[in-house]
Amino acid sequence: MIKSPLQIARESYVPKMPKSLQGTVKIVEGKKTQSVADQAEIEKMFPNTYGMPVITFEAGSEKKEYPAVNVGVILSGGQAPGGHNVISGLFDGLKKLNSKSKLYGFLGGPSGLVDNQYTELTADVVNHYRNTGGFDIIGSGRTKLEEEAQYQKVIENCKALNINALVVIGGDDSNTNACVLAEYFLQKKTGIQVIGVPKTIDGDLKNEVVETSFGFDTACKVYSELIGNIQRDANSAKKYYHFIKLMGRSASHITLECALQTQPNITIISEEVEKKGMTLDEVISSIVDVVVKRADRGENFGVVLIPEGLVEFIPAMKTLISELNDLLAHFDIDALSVESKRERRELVAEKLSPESAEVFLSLPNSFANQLLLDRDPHGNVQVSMIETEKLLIDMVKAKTKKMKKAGEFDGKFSGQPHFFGYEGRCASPSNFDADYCYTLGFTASLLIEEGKSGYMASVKNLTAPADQWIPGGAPITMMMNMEKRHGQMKPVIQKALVDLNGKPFNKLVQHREEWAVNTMYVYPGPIQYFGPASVCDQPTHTLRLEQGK
Ligand code: FBP
Repeated sequence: MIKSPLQIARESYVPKMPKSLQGTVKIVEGKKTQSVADQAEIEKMFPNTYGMPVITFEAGSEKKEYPAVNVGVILSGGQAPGGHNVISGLFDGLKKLNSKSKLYGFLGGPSGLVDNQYTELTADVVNHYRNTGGFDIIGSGRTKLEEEAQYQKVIENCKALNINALVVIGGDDSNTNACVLAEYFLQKKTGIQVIGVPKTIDGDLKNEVVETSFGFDTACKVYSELIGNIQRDANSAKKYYHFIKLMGRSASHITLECALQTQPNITIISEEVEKKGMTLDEVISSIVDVVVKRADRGENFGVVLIPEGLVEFIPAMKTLISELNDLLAHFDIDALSVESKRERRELVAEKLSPESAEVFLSLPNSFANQLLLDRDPHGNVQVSMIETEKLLIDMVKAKTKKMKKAGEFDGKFSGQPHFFGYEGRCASPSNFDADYCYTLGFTASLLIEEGKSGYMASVKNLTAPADQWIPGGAPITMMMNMEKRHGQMKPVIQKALVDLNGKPFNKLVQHREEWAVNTMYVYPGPIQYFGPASVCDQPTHTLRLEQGK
């Protein structure tokens, strides 16, 4: 494989680690925990993993002997920068604690565990991937493990390799799965532990014990570079409105962070749209207001940031999507014998409530059909396939055209759609993500050696220099609540949406009117890997604001 000069230089980067992990480590257990909501139900469903204490690892003085262990690891769900460093940190941690320990990588995500597709991760393999983006070391997938037959297969395959513990590197759904597996393994007394690692560019796996998920930092920096480039183009050509949809599935954290980094003219935050109960028309009017104000100043260009999950937060659309989710869970729309997509839409509308049917039929045909696309294995709409940016451009165009005819608008409107998501998911991890991921992996090795199961590796104090970070573990059950999935109530990790009372959102609110009319773009440029810490090692604005920095 031919490597770029940057790849070669990054191979020798040594991730920074907390001081407490650099020598002998001692485990400190905190108080008993409880789930964020629905305590009685969650406790009943997780009798073995409920209520466990939060753990921190501190510098110790007594050298401990750790047994050799065999560990399996999977990467689960969407790619996020830094996954390879979690594996490097896990590998180095296991080997440091006992050089005879072995690490196996199951291929293609959770399905590899069931189908027994694996490879041993030796030093040669791991070294090849240190500090690189991507999940290609073992691949990833979205298969959901939910059937007892699958669990039995996993046990059989782990027993064949003498595996003592599994590490699941994933988002909220994958870590929910990890907890279900941990509970099952304990009930069946298999002796196999399960440890989760918080991954997702979406930034929605965070809570009092997990400050941020890995990958969010790098992905936002990549998107912000691209947004900055587009802003500079918009400000040079002065002829287009760029509508940029940003990944993030439900939560708008990526959009908010990119807005704080780049200061665009309009930033839509789904959580605010929902709280205000805005209709699609009201969202359009809010964009048109800015277009008109800018036109009055002779500026017929701009940049609009749109969170990927927006349509699910417009109340009427949310109800419609929820009805469609329930319908599609039991009903095969592909089996409908219809001549055209329009006819199929009408047949589907008959199965919805009158209100949702009206909304569904009022949408442009192509857009309505995107809402019928297959759900992911966790029952979620695949929002990355819904072209909200194009829908908004079309609607703003129609409205400004009408206003022009009525003499209410004297400017021009020409929209360019963009969607940034895959551009950032496999980027070379920023120093922050490289360090954070390595520490998470190393911490997972300690949780395993300390015999823990049903825990997520956690690293706190992340706005301080890495040597002051606080590694530890948190019981996954403490992050859970009950939610409707595939039409049924299920225990799941509670997603962290944008907090409308939080400091990052407040900062946007304080500045957005100014950013809307005045052109105050910031151009962050590409991620820097070598140079002063003030340029290379800064965490996200979100994390800094949340921690009062
Ligand atoms: P995870 O939650 O699994 O980390 O995935 C995040 C994400 O990148 C979302 O932002 C996006 O909606 C989704 O994955 C797209 O995934 P896919 O390409 O599998 O449809």
